[in-house]
Amino acid sequence: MKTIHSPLHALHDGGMELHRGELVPCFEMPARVDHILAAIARTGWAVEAPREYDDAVLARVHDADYLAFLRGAYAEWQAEGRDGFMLPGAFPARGMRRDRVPAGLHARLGYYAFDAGSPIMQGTWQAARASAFCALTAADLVAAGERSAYALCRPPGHHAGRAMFGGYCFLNNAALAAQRLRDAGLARIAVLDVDYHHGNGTQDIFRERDDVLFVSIHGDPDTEYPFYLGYADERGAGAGEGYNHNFPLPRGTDWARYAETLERALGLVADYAPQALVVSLGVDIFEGDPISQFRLGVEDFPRLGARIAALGLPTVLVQEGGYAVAGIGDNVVGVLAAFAGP
Ligand code: SP5
Ligand code: ZN
Repeated sequence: MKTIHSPLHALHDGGMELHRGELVPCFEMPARVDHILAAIARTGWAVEAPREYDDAVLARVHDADYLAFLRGAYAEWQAEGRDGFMLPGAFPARGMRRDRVPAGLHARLGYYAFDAGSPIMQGTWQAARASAFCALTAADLVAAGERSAYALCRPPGHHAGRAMFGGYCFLNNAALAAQRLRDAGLARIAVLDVDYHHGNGTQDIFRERDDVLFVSIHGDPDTEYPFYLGYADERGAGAGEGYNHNFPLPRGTDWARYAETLERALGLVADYAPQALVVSLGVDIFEGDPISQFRLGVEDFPRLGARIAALGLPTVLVQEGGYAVAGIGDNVVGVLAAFAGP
């Protein structure tokens, strides 16, 4: 299987996140990609650069005003004489206005953000675009007949909504891949999100649609980030009612418990009979992950890959989270191996 990778991810570096009341270096760091690439190099699988796409392709999933904000925010910051990274400190919570975009830069930063853990820096827009291009290229390969392709996306994407960033995510790579497959003429696409954190952005984007099924297994949002979405009673709305399925699981979930839920999730995907599958592949379900609480071992990732591959669907695998940097490569390759063939 091909890996799609861009070195431009490294331009998004040096940011800090607010973590338990302190600014700490982001858990989401460039070294993650180095470790994944090293593990892929040991397999001998091909690694290719992404194609280029117009911003109009990004606008299939994201609002134009949001894209304009992301594109220009750092230049505005610099024009104010600042450097380093940008983090919001105020958000439009209940009782405040969300119907107008404020003029000031810091006001807009909080308007479009949902956490103080996703810094924007000099190279963020370029890195996020390159990351999206990886997902779009992988989708194009699968639409053209490849059995599977792996988009080594960084920054990740599944927390980014139509007009919202957070959770280290700016552009929703998995949603862009799913939309790209739809635009290539495939009638039904399923997104299976196995990242530890609920893919709130992907759910938001496809909530009212029946042409993209969203199924997610994740830490229970009652205690796990992103807290405010990802509960089992969120089933989609309007035409999308019944096409959204959340499986929140408790802290400490191990493979035995996970595998039962995975079978139910895979059953929903199979019943939908999609023309292609997009996997939001977060390996922060690993027992060694520093910010997550499931207990999958390194030996469980090949099992996870084998179960998903057994669906027999054309599959785009999109990298999401995974912060146990030293183990991330083996865990990712463990999943991919099932798709790579003998
Ligand atoms: C793509 C992705 O995996 N994004 C995750 C973003 C999580 N950011 C906030 C995490 C807050 C977790 N608090 C953990 C307590 C540490 N034991
Ligand atoms: Zn995650």
